[in-house]
Amino acid sequence: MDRQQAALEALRQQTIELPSWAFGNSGTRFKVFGTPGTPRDPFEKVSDAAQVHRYTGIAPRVSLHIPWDLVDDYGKLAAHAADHGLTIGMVNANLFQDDDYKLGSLTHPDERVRAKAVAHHAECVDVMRATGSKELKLWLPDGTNYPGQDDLRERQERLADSLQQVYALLDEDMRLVLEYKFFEPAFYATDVPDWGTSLLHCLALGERAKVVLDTGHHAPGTNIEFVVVQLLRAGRLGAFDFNSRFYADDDLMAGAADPFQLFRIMYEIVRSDALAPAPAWDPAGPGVNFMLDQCHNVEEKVGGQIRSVTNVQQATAKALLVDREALRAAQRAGDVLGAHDVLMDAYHTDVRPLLAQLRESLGLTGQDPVAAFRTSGYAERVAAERVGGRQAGWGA
Ligand code: RM4
Ligand code: MN
Repeated sequence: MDRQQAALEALRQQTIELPSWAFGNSGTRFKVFGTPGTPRDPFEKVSDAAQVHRYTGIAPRVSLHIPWDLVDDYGKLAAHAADHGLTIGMVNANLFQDDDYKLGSLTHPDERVRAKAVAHHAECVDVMRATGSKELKLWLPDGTNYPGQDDLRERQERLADSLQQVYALLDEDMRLVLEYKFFEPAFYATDVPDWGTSLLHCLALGERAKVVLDTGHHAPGTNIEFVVVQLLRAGRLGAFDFNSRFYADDDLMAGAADPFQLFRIMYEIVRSDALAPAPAWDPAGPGVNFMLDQCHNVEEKVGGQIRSVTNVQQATAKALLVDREALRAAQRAGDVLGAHDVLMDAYHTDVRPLLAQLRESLGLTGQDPVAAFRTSGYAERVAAERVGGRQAGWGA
């Protein structure tokens, strides 16, 4: 099989998970702009997510955020997803919007608050059981703003203890994924600031605990593909939260800020044979969930998700086209420039024709999924239909 053919085969297997919150309104602390047609409940968010899958063919799962996606009947929500050709992916716990969490959640100095945060995860596990989700995702806002505010070491001990309680809530076929972020909302010391801290806690928990790498959660200049390599070596890269950053945790469309970085990340994934599709996951195995974690504050939301999916797909296609034999030969020969050129040659390839071929083989219409969605009339239809009620958004 030639490289193009092999790339097509691999691309056919690739899946990308969508965040329900990308379809609701979001913004900065200055302003949240409303948009006609924005979903008013989790059912409408799932319907919008289905549009992304419809035009890309590779986005069959949607993540929930609890309690943003609170519904009376989760079986009904999962059935609604299935009717639209989707399944429910990760369930995200929310530890950052309750007054009790002012000084932390799983690390809080008061045992009562820690117990409350653990109990919230029990609620999330119930949602997982009702929806068929197999992954519980934790991101902690916990940290301190001032030296001396709390005991750094004790906070780690409390965290380890709380995480153990959360891990114990999971069924055997479920896994826990722990995200890190170097600052914000805490500014002095974040309790899970980096991949090393997340990895240490995951190793202490057990085989079904993995690290989440959000591409926006690093200091400027961080070599993210190196982090990817280390986590893959340890068998602990659980998931990506793809997005773009220019300054901090900007949550912009994946591949918009730095498509070359995305390519370098996807090259390490491909090089480690880690592109395996989600349904084959063994909770303790090395499977990676490729997920988007984004907000569309000013651009259209469904289109923004579609573009992000195709950007990840393009980076993957380029990574798959790297002539790995030539690269290895040049590396072994110490040919620095030659090796670099092999990598760059793949990066500079126009993969749009290859992806058009892929879409055609998947039975999708239209060369450009964003253009196909735009001409479908869906946005206009939901803008006319979704009147009344309250537009979904952060905290909704
Ligand atoms: C965090 C992190 C999480 C997301 C929350 C809302 O910065 O990226 O993945 O769930 O924001
Ligand atoms: Mn994230």
